[in-house]
Amino acid sequence: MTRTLDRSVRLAVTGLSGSGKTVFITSLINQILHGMEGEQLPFFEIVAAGRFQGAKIIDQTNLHVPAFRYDKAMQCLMVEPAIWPQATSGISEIRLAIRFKDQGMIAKRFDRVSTLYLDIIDYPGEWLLDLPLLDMTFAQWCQELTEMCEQEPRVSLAQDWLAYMEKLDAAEPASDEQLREAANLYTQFLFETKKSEHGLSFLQPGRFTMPGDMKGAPVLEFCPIPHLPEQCAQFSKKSLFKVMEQRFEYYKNHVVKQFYAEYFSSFDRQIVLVDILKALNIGSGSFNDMRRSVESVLKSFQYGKSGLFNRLFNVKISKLLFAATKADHVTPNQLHHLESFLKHMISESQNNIAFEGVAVDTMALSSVKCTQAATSRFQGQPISCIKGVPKGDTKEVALFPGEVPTEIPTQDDWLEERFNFIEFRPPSLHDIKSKGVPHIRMDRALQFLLGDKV
Ligand SMILES: Nc1nc2c(ncn2[C@@H]2O[C@H](COP(=O)(O)OP(=O)(O)OP(=O)(O)O)[C@@H](O)[C@H]2O)c(=O)[nH]1
Ligand SMILES: [Mg+2]
Repeated sequence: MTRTLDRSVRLAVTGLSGSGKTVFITSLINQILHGMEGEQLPFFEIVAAGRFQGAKIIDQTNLHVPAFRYDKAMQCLMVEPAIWPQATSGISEIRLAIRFKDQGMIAKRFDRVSTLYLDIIDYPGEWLLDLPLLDMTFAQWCQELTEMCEQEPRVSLAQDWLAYMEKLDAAEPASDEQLREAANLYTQFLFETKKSEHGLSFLQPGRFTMPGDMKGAPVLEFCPIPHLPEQCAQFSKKSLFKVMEQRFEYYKNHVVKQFYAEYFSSFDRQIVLVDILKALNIGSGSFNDMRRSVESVLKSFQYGKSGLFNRLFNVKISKLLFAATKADHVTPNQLHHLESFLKHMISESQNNIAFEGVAVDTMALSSVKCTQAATSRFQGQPISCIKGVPKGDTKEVALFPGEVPTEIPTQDDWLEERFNFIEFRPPSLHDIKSKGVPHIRMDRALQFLLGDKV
């Protein structure tokens, strides 16, 4: 047996809060660690072809980045009854070494074995919502946010913050306490819009709801100023406007640019997770906001190889996968609907990104499959159902979760309250022993993201 040159890949996983990043990474690692069993990954070529030689978690190289806690997430899934891992709010990473037999005539003859070092990085998609800020002045941003806050449900939810801002004069100096209170009320407003009944996701600045290690840091103590007067550029240096503007610029330079320079530019592969079903459930407001957020997130991948963005940050992502998560919430015959819907939703961005030379794919998947396909009868006719234990319940039910549209819903579709995809508890996993966790299409995701490297 001889060794060849080892390879490494930095795979970044992102998506808006609750889209399924932690569960996806946990399942991905679990599938790889159980690759030797071979039963669960028919579409991951090294496994299917018998070239997989084993994998293990090894020490990460970036010691200053928090570790992704695979052990903790697995503990949650393995207790009886299983629970979902907790929400996370920042960046984390983990490193795997994957050993495999090399392909090719010469490699086969010498029985060559190589190692792929795989770094997986989990970071909030909300941070990518900050990219457009780099091209904006503070006054422009205030204008955009003022317009956004004139519509429901934002206008009602922003009342406390708006009332407070009304009392402040943008031309006059403001105390530290006033600045802090303004930022505080604005942050509370963002958290309010994010709650499950409203489900909004276009939340700027991204760090306000997903601060990572910046929780409580003064760099987050600013907010937009609604209805800015036109002559604001002439205000004194100590005015509320100028102080907020200075903090906004500081945030752009030290938080947003820093993230792109330090992390984003080191990624080789990227997967963006989208929870379409949740947004469909909540209604048109949530869905449109998610669509806008996803489009905005995708801007980070649309910068031309010769563009300013690329020159500033030297981006090298060569493969990008969009995945609709939680595909186990629908019946198996609806999977292709979910995929078509996702394709439809991002088709324009996908074209632009592919044009930049990035290989792009879309798929519907489930990191942890919580339901089983079943058949039930309705008015004497057999119908496809799924069986599983709904979240917050203890008994298994069989239900027809409804159809996924293949196109963006019209206004009438929303009025019918047609979408009601329910959430499930994770399945009992304590007896899976040496097998990986049950999933839908994780092997296809692995093949697309890593197939050319192994
Ligand atoms: N049925 C099902 N539910 C899932 C799956 N993946 C995630 N979920 C559900 O989605 C919730 C959020 O998943 P996470 O992986 O914590 O999402 P996240 O993107 O890491 O969220 P944040 O850490 O808050 O940013 C879980 O608690 C589950 O309820 C899946 O494959 N199937
Ligand atoms: Mg998480």
